[in-house]
Amino acid sequence: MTGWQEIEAAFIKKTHFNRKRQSSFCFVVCVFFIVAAISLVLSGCGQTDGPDTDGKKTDKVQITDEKITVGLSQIGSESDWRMASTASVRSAFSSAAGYDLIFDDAQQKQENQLKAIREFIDQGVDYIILDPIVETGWDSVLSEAKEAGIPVIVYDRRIEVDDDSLYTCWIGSDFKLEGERACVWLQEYLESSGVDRNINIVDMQGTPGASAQIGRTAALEEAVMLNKNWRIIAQDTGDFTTAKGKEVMVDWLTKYGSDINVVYAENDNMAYGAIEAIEARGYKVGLDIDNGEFMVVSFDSSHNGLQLTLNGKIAVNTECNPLYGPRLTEIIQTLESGGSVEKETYIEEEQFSGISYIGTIQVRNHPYTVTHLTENIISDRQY
Ligand code: GZL
Repeated sequence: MTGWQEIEAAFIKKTHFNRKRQSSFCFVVCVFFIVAAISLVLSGCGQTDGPDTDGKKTDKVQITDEKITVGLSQIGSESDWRMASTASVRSAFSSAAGYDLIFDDAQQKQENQLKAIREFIDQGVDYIILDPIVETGWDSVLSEAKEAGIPVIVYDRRIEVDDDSLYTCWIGSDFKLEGERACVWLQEYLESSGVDRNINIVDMQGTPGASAQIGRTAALEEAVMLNKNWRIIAQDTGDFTTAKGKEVMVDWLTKYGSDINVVYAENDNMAYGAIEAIEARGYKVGLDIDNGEFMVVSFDSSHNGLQLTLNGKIAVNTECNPLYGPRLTEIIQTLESGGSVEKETYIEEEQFSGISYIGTIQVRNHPYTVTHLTENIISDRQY
């Protein structure tokens, strides 16, 4: 009796296998080994290094079964907020936590995000995570991801697509609410300080078409309609960067000088640039509008932004939470275990000021706390 026959006899004996079915047993086993041999040859063990669509070789990630492979398209590295966001996702999607993270920095160009997503599809990742630089232009590439059966999770900024089945879910901020909280705080401050004069505002906008820019700008424009003595005398984009923010502020100072009362900076990095330009001209930033100080309103509540808020150079700072890493892994773990996730999730955010006498504001008939900043609060924060 050959080795194989001994195994078969033992199997039949052990399982009290009905002899009539012996022949089908052999047939099934033979088919199994033939199929296994064929698939082993074809699969090449998951390593593919063929040319991609445009013929150039791209080094493929070894798609290994034991880890979850995630392709993440990050907008760029334009701001402190963005760096904190990147640090959060990189630390959450670590190899030790069971992930193969393919991270792409699009350097603030949508075409680079589109290219990265197509490469993720080509590499057969398990999930695609996207922070979209602008809201539009995603239908086609996300249709390709859907076609490939790869779930897409959108975070931070939003996308506008005709078919919302193109993405599994979105988690991010309510940017218009952030702007409303900033404007209501300004209203409360001006009223409580007895400032009763025309307020000239310059709106330093984020990247045009980004959800954060759309929401924060809309809130300001709405507030100006509600406050008859407020007017926006200039709007331009600083693209969420310090350099561009400074450039735009220099231009406005040349045109309007001390007629400017409030700089509505749609993120901290542009506020840094604006403050640099204002102080370089010999003006002062602060809260005393009646005595010619430039009041700066900002967003993000990054570490440096809060330092400037604590020392009164930024009047109020409305937080935009960048710590998405743990929230995104939680979503993936839920999906991996067959669970379902909310289509939309808003993250909690705070607001900070260096003054203590505006502790709560009412926005959309809801009370929001304005935290009076201290050094300890800043040092205790994660970013
Ligand atoms: C907002 C985020 C914005 C930040 C900027 O969620 O997308 O982009 O406010 C960042 O600092 O550049």
